Amino acid sequence: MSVPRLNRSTLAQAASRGAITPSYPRQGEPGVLHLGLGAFTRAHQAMVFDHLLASGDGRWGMHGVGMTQPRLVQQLREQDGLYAIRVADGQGQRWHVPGALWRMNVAASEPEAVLQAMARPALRWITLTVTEKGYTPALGTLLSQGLELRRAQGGAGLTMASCDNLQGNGRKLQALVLAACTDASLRDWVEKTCAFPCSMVDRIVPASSEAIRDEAQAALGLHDEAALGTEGFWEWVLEDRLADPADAALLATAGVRITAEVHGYEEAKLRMLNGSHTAMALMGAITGRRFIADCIGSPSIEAFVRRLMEREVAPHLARQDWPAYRDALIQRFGNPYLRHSVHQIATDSSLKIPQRWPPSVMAQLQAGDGIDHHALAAAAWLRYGLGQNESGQTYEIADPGAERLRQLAATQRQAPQAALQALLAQTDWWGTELPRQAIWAQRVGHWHSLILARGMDGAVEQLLQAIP
Ligand code: CS2
Repeated sequence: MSVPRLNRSTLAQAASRGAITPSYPRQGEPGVLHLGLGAFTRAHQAMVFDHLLASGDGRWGMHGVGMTQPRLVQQLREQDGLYAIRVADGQGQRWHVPGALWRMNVAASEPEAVLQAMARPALRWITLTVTEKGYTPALGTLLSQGLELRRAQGGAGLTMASCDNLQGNGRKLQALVLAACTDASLRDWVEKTCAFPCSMVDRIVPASSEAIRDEAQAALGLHDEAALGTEGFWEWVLEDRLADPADAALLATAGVRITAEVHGYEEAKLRMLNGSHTAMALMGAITGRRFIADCIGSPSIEAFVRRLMEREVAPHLARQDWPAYRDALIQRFGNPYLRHSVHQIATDSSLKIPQRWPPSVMAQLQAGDGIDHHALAAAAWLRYGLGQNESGQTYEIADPGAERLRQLAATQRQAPQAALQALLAQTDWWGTELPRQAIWAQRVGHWHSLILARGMDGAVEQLLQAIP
């Protein structure tokens, strides 16, 4: 017997099996346009907007835009924008079907639909998760053209909130949009009427997988092509810089923290969570561990991550509550329900590392303190570039810098010094200061030779012993 598909007409069944489902009307003009429709926003912003819609405020329906790939948009259209999320951790598990996604398009093939959406009077917000590599002039052009249309039709200004893992993401987006404005009067209008808050978003949301789709089917009796799993924890810290200032209090009722000072939260998250994630992802890829929970489940990797955070990252953070943050992160990494693939996190490392590691290394060097944990992680990246784990299985390096990394990595056994020197000279990866620090090159070289001689786990053990 074929299993019915999750959509508007089968939603009641999900509710009858205990899922939390929307009871508000899912129609009307969306108030939010989201660029970068993927797993993350569906388990994060969409849940916040779902909460606001459930409170009776109909202005938070989402128009989700996939940037290039049509597949997810197609699947979600077939499901009337509905999908199931399992929220699971040590506190228990529950299923949600959020109802905030009302309309969908693909920017690459339907740019006109995106421009028209930007001009609609009901639109109040644009949120973005286009990833580190999405901040291109083409994005600036798309947004400035949409804003031009909006202005020509007499529309009001928008709040445009970047939710990507970039330090100062709001400022970056603003600069990109302003640079793409072709005339001074549009620039003026954008500056006067639109707001570009910085924001820090956090929730671990692995890509949809067959395993979670099967679990959704078992729990709800419905087939869902777009099912997701996530953790209970979530955080959205948003700068108090909104086109409609009244939104601040509203978002706060849904659990969003509105503050004048986002920088400290961004910094802590990028360096503690994302920095550890990238280190573990590379270690996992090299050793053949599939998931982050398998990595943190190794006592020596757990000790390594704990020490990376407390010794080399935390001393430079504005966020004072970092010990609690560190402990919570270790717990979250160990969440057995998440099955967060190391290769998913290793994707685009060449664009992620610059935000995640060098700021801590530079701060440690300025303070005259140790940098060995980050040096070992940097050495792991070169080893990762071989594209083959320690059991000889190959893996794909999905990264715009893959070719460069692979070339640098290829000679690391025959000529490790030269390979390392070339790796560490890439200023777009490390910044301009770090490549000039002889001690950095020396420590990365030290751990690299141990990784090659004793294996990844052996090198980590050695670090724990050598630096008590
Ligand atoms: C991860 C993030 O894939 C990655 O690079 O580090 O997606 C991470 O899971 C989120 O930022 C958590 O909020």
